[in-house]
Amino acid sequence: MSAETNKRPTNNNGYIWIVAAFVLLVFGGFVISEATPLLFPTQGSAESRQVDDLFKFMLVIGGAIFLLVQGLLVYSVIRFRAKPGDTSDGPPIHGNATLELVWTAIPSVIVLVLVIYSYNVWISNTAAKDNEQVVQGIGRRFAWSFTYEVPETAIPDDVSVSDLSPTVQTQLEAKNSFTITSNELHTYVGRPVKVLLNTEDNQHAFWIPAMRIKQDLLAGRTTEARFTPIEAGNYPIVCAELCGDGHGAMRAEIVVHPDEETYLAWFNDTANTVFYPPEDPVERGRQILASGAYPCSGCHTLSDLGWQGVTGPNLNGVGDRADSVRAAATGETPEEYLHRSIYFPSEYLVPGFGALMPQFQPDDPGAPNYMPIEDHIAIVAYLCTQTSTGESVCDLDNLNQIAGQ
Ligand code: HEC
Ligand SMILES: [Cu+2]
Repeated sequence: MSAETNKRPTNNNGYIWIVAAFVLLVFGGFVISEATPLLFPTQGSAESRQVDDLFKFMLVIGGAIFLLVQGLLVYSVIRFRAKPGDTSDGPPIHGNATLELVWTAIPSVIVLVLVIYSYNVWISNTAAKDNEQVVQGIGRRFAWSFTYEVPETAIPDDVSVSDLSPTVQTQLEAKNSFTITSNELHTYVGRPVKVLLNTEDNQHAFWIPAMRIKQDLLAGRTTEARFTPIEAGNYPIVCAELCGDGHGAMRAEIVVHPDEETYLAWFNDTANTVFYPPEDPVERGRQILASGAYPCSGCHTLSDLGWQGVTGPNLNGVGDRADSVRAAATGETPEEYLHRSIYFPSEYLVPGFGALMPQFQPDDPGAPNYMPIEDHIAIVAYLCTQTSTGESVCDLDNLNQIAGQ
């Protein structure tokens, strides 16, 4: 080492340099923490502000440490580069107790501050709020559905309970209310929401980036997610837990209505589909599938309903195929084939696909794969019309007979 490199700055100068470097690093941390959130989705909930503030706080610290480490690295590469022809070893340096104490103590303090800060955010964001809207969220491979309770008192005077579907009647008997289902989560600005989450198969995770919430769904347990929307709009809901083949298709939307009135307009429209179901089974089947009451959308593509799943065969034109290649392969009529491919899916596997479709059944209302016969017939009647002409290929009387009604 030359004499020059051994010359150290005087103590006074040293402090100034350290303070200057510290200020510069923290400033750099601030720049990083202010710039990064520009990439974030909308702050859709009251909670998202707290979460973002916590994240920005961590970015200031992380950004400053990043700049310190990278700065020292670049500095050292230039400053301590070996001179040409210098093949000697560097000076042997052993541990420095002061340095090690400092770089243990500072991170300990930082982590402690972060623990206290994030614990407070977590406690405040997960606390029960007054006047919560309670929604059941169900995750199934590979679709979300959301159910809302409708009290018996909401049934209009001109509707008699005995005309409602058997499933609704059973629910009314059991709990004086029934549920309506949607493949979207509907809420409105200012009303706190509590989503009770259940999975009907394996683990999923309910993630709404705009609300800054993410919560696992655990088999056999109900978990909760809470938030209060503050910004009207439609935002994505994503499954954040690799749950199988169609995981990437397991998406839905949250619709935040601007006020209670527009929310209730949606709610009443949806309840009316139960009070005044369409006479035509085809129309009824379309409505049932569009509601998201069954998880078909996560596995099948069907343009008429906007489905984009790829785990199972494309259902565009399935009526034509049921009437041609499938009829030839199974010896069944199209209505019989479509009926059996839902109640007994593994009996005949479409070439190129495995036995991944859940077996829907009409017998046990408590089971996740329950599909009552009246829903089933309507769904099959609808699939029978997925043809190039839009005409049904099925004999509906025969369908009623096969399905046992
Ligand atoms: C977890 C994924 C999954 C879900 C959910 C699912 N299916 Fe399937 N489906 C499949 C697979 C895979 C096949 C092909 C293998 C077979 O024939 O069983 C299939 C086959 C079918 C077929 C036969 C298609 C043809 O070309 O012959 C029909 C019809 C069908 N499904 C309807 C439905 C309906 C209606 C629902 C919702 C009530 C549904 N599926 C839910 C995966 C799924
Ligand atoms: Cu999932």
